[in-house]
Amino acid sequence: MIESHNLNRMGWQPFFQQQLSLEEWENCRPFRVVEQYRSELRLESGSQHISLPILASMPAVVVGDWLLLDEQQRYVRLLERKTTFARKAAGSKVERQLISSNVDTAFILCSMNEDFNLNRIERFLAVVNEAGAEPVVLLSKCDLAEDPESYVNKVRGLDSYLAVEALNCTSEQSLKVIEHWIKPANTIAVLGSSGVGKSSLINTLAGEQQQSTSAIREDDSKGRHTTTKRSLIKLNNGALIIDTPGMREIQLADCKEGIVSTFADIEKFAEACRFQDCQHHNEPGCAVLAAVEQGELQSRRLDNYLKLLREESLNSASLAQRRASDKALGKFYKRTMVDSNKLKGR
Ligand SMILES: Nc1nc2c(ncn2[C@@H]2O[C@H](COP(=O)(O)OP(=O)(O)OP(=O)(O)O)[C@@H](O)[C@H]2O)c(=O)[nH]1
Ligand SMILES: [Mg+2]
Ligand SMILES: [Zn+2]
Repeated sequence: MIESHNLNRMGWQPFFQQQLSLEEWENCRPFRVVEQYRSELRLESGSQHISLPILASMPAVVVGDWLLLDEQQRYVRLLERKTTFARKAAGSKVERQLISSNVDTAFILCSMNEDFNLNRIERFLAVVNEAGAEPVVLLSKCDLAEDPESYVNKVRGLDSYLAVEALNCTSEQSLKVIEHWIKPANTIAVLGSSGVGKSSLINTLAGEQQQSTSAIREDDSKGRHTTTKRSLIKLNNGALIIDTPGMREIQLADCKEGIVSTFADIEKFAEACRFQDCQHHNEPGCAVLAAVEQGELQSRRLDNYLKLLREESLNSASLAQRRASDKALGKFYKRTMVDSNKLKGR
């Protein structure tokens, strides 16, 4: 029998509870993936920590997932995810890569130095909106900036409803502005480039050095990729927080809805374009270009929107092609097997 108060410490919610049959509730136990390595997963149930070897028969699993294990601690199944963060794998690999799952709130961290970049913030917003998690933009290193408010205003300019806070990740006092999100059973993912202060923020929240951190390079303000694996950390008040390695390049794929909701203002202007399939390049009667002309929309934002849409459709198409050819290959193997068995049988 499962002790649910322990599960609550791991971020267990009714969404997961309702996926278990009565029999599973009696005979199985849910575990949350807290760390992942090449060949094994670290799992926690609230009272138990275990390692589980990754088997070829298991689906792709990521930090944040809930797995059901039987009494012998054998893998039974992966519970349906509430939210999934994914991207196209970096470089030339044609692969969808999971970043984390079952995240309620995403802290998009960006520091107030050379790293500050509205295009990158919009890119992360697209991923978070696609997943259906709540985005919060955190502008770190406010203690080093001359005019922190100017950075905050730039991000507010993207969307007046967006939550934006300035903070110093190394000061407990400064983290009061994010208290609202640090609540029991809330799972938070921290996303951002290397060196912006993701691990520092987690250490300050945890009140101890849970995660290693290291100074950024002075010449270009870039981080050193100190964090190399994802891990889920329990905070004292019952909130859960996922540290991730710095991601400078997050390639969008299967993310159209996320882009559309991130750029809802442009989508709204586009409703008034003369042509329904207007690409907002130089078509007559384009209401989006008119908005840029009238100063109601930044041309930077429009350019980024068009760029992300192009990138997304290109990446999604190559992923779809890859899936189709994998499927065809699978069928080919199956047919070959059947044929050779027939031959053997003769
Ligand atoms: N002054 C100041 N320094 C900060 C702040 N946040 C982080 N730092 C410093 O910036 C450096 C990098 O911080 P980390 O927490 O390691 O950055 P990270 O985002 O985890 O980086 P990766 O693990 O490489 O992705 C460390 O030296 C921190 O002490 C901040 O708000 N103010
Ligand atoms: Mg780190
Ligand atoms: Zn248009």
